[in-house]
Amino acid sequence: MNRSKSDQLFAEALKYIPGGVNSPVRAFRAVGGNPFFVNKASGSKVWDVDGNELIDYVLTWGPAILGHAHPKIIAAVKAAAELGTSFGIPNPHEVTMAKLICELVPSVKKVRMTSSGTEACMSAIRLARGFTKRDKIIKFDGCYHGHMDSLLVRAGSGALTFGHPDSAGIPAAFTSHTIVAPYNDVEAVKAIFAANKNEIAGIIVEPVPGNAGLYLPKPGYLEFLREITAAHGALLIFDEVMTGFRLARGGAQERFGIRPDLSTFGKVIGGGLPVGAFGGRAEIMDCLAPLGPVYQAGTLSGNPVAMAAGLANLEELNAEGRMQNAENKYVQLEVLGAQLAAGMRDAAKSAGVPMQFNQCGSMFCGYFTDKPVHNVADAMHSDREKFKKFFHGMLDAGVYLAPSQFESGFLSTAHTAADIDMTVGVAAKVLRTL
Ligand code: HOZ
Repeated sequence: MNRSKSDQLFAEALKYIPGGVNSPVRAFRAVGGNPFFVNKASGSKVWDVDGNELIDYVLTWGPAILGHAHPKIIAAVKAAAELGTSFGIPNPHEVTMAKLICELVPSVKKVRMTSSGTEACMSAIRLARGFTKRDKIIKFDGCYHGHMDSLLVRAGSGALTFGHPDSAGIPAAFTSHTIVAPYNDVEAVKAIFAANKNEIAGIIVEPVPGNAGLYLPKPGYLEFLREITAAHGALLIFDEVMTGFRLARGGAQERFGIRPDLSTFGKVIGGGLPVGAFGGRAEIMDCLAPLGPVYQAGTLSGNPVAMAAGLANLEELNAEGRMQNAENKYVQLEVLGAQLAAGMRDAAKSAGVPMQFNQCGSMFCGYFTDKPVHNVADAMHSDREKFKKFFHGMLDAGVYLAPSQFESGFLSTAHTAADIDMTVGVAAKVLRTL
């Protein structure tokens, strides 16, 4: 595959941008080679600057749940932009968005918009501390809640990929109130609560962790987190930046039937524009300024263009209402996810390659190990040399997966059964070469 124009751009980018990328996860350092540069995306495909067409399973890291450049989102963005790109004064779209989020996610009674998932998580943590008047936060090994100081501890995503799960530049004092537990381990969380009586402000968790690949909660685990936080007067915070409005219309909390106290969102609610949000119980949210003492702000929060894009995304996703028919977008995503998982498991089995293909709705990850993956320690057993070869084999055949073992893949409603068949067919060939 000719990538000469991408290579030229990357050489130029390296001169002016650290590592040549504006977010480390875009670099190919974990898999080798150079990232490619894209100038067009539509539906399930992206086209690089050399004209190569790729089926995209990164989907701008999750937001493009309807596929790239969905006509309704593009029309909404154009219409909103023509009226002004930012006001710094309340606009009607913010109210529509807040109301829609509260309707779709019943645990959310009030919501505040931010410009990114990082900001949403940072604000939710501050709010949890302000509300409970406690400092300590439990997070899970391999979970990633954006690049805020206090949670960049044993973090997943790029931090794990590049071997710096604890970032330099963060004073120890900033993370001294962060306690890390292994995910899916009940006893570890019980022990932390026992050792820190009346000190834990809350637990923040990706209900389906998608930043060390993808693994699912064991049956009863999320229920346990709900019970133990309630029993100790601590808050349960679901980071649904990746899973929100994706794993079900009400996110992972709907899928697993749990009501967290606070939730954070991003990705899908922005339709590809920079958006985040956090929301939850009204009495907690009312601690925010200007009503309460917890300060949180943002010039571009609730930006009209971003709100219009996000609303178009959510409205189109929910256009069929709650009917569970074939037109329902969430049903389509489940069917595609199951097709991909079945195909990939068969392909790995036929090739004699040990693989755990974890999948939940439209999120997935294949690990090169014969042991089940329930947490980051299990994920570390994946043979990353095999992953590198698999990644490049797929890319050379026109299939783009995230350039890291420690990221989730995503499906959109624009992916077709034919896309999945092609992907599985390519994977079957590549797996035989590993
Ligand atoms: N949260 C994204 C998936 N792990 C990464 C996005 C980024 O860091 O650029």
